[in-house]
Amino acid sequence: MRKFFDSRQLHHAPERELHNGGFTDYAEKPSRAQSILAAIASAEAPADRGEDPILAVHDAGYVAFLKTAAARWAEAGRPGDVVGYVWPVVGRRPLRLERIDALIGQYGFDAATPITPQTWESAYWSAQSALAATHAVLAGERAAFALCRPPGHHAGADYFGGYCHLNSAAIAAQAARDAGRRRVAILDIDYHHGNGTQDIFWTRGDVFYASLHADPATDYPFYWGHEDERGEGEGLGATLNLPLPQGTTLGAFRTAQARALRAISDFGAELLVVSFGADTYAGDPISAFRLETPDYAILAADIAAAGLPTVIVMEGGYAVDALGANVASLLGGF
Ligand code: Q9C
Ligand code: ZN
Repeated sequence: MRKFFDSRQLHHAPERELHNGGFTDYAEKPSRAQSILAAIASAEAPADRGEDPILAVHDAGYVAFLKTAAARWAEAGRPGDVVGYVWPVVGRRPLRLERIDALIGQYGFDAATPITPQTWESAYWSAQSALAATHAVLAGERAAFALCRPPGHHAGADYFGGYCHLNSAAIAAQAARDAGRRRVAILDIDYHHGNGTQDIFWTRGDVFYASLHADPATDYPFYWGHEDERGEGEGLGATLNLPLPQGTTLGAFRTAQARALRAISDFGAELLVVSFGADTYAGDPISAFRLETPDYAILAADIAAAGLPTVIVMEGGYAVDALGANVASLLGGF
């Protein structure tokens, strides 16, 4: 299987994150990618397809914010990473906002995703890796893997959060649509609900979004991923949320995944994007499912049996020492 990664994806390295009222090391660290690289032996550098495929998903004002946030923060005399503290809870509308703190609240939804001077560069190349894997599959590969880091599925068209800035899975799905694939499905098996991906395709009938994740009643991102969220307008029925309880092991996870794969098949997808998070692993430090390393090979074999050209995009997974083995298990099973 072809695999894609650019070393500039290592540059984004926030110092710390707000966690349970204090500060801890940033969980989404560069060593995650190094653990995966060591286990998959080699990865190709992606081509540079420019900003157009990113702007096919993301708002231009938001992209401009991501590029300039760190410089504006420094201009305001602030040390360290960009972190917000105020959010427009009643909803967002176009406003003439000047202060960096106002923009952070406008374009972000949590305080645990600091922006650094290197964030744009790393997120850009993460998206390019997803595009490279997508174009490999569009050109006839059965499957390809994008080592996306930073991850993407919490990022919406015009907001960051959940360690995510550019939504690589959505950019991949949109690129497949723009290349003529009429129906595309995204299967999200990260521990967390991919609220950004859901939001981007919420009113669209051409991209199906199915997610297995920890019940948002108990787990981040809390406000999205509930069972009754099914899409709207032309997208009604093209969103499928399957929340699972903390403590979930392979049996229940596999059953739910089979349900998602049946729905994707009924939808008539021509290409599949898998948002793969290994934070469902029993040893994950911030999550509470109990999957084991060999389980990923079983889940991957079930996905492969759906018979669709498949782009696998990396999302979360924070047990750094086991991360490479978990990814290798998934790719091997596929
Ligand atoms: N420290 C992904 O797996 N948790 N994102 C914040 C406070 C955020 C996870 C808890 C979890 C986001 C891609
Ligand atoms: Zn996650």
